[in-house]
Amino acid sequence: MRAETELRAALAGVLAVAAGVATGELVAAVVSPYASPYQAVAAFLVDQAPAFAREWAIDTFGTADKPALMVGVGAALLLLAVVAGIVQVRRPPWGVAVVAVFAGFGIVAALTRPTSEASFLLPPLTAGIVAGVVLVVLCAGSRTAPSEGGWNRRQFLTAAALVGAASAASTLVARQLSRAGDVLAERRRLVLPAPASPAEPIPAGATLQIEGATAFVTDNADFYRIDTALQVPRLSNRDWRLRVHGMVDDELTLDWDDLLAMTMTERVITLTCVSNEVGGDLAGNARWLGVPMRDILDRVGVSDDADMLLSTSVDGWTSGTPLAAVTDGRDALLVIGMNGEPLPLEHGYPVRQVVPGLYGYVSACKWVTDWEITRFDRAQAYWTERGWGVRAPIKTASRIDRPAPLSTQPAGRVLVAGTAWAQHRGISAVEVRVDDGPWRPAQLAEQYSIDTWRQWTFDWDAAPGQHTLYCRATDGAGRVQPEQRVAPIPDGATGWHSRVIRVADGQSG
Ligand SMILES: Nc1nc2c(c(=O)[nH]1)N[C@H]1C(S)=C(S)[C@@H](COP(=O)(O)O)O[C@H]1N2
Ligand SMILES: [Mo]
Repeated sequence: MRAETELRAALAGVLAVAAGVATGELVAAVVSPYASPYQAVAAFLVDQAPAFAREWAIDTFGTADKPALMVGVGAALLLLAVVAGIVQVRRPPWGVAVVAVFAGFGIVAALTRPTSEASFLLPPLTAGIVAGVVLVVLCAGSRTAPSEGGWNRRQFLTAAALVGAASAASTLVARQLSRAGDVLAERRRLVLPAPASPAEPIPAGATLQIEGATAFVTDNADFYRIDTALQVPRLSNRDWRLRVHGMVDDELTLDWDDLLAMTMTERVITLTCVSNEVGGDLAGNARWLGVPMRDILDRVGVSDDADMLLSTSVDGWTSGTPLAAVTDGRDALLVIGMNGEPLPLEHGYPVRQVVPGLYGYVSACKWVTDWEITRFDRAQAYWTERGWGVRAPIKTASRIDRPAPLSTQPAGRVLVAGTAWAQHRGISAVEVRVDDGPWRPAQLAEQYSIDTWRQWTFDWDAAPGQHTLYCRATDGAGRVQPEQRVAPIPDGATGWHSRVIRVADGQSG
């Protein structure tokens, strides 16, 4: 085959797949905000990925793991497109077969999403048909030998430009259609009710203002975000329902007005992700407004045999929470407000859960719409199906926040500061060790509650040279944080955080 034919074939493949994807997104935008075949394929891959692949992705890309996945899917599609074009010109109709296989994969992905409806078949199906037709036409026009009846260069480029422009236009229209701006506007207009039981005010002594230290309350914009949602669900409070069923006396379905009619409680609670590494920042502290989850359980009458609350989000994610943790008197909340605002969309708008003392994946279901009262020996949740621990109380953790790693400090007094947490047990001590020296007590900020983290400081009389600082905390039950390093999977990391600091020669600071 001539070089120009190859080039045309590759371009024909790319344009055909682009036209298919663009059509799929356009049809999806009409069908449902969750019907995008592109998103479905990416989400399918996330759900099927083994635990080590998830670990690797979080390690390698951090919080950019979602964009990285989307780019990866795009790159795979591009490669497929080039292959389909070349195969179609060399051995028609095998290029179309390649496209059909991928459209089939898109259909499987779209139909197996937890939120799927039969109509979700349409976007990948039309995508496949459009890609196939465009591929046949452009590849026929790619033949450059005069005897083969192909197009001349100008004809080919004109056709290519037309297909490209149509794809770009339909992508733009799809984006416009699916931008459900109303939910954002609804959230902006929303006025939260006042709590009948407000949070204790935060005393000055609990919130140290030290440069480089972690703030006691985390701003919404800085709050860590962890979830499997490639598209943040856009659920209007008008459409929100919580269906409570399973091992109960009376099923119950709450809507937004029902929820607002209940007694609102406000509490400051620190949330932590099980994937947090030693010294990591997948933890945040906020003032949450919501309804005690127990009040809802009281209304349905829970069977004595039940021990698990299986919560499902609007996008099909699930968490399994021990019922005991919801009913033992701790402030487990069905939350609508975060730091005085309605929940940000990415933190679960309109309604999520927050349960003090449990890692997020077993308790903090965002966009929650369904509660099944069940038993741990009958049901499993999203991450426990994938090898993570079933019951996951938060392990005691402490972290050095300042000075910055590998920074150079003047010799003399250096203020070290950090954060420690052991939610629902509280922190009773933090100690700091310099190199192989003795453990010495850090000064603790005032305890706000056993459900929140606690700041600490340590006055270090720093001698010149390079030093390693270590910290460890003791929880409210008197248990010292263990030294042994354990990876986050299956139920949370352990080990002491350390940080290397350089101290310059010269006079004290
Ligand atoms: N619907 C849904 N809720 C979810 C998750 C999720 O993937 N989907 N992830 C959980 C995990 S693992 C954590 S640590 C917390 C994080 O909450 P945040 O993103 O508001 O910090 O949400 C939990 N709730
Ligand atoms: Mo998490």
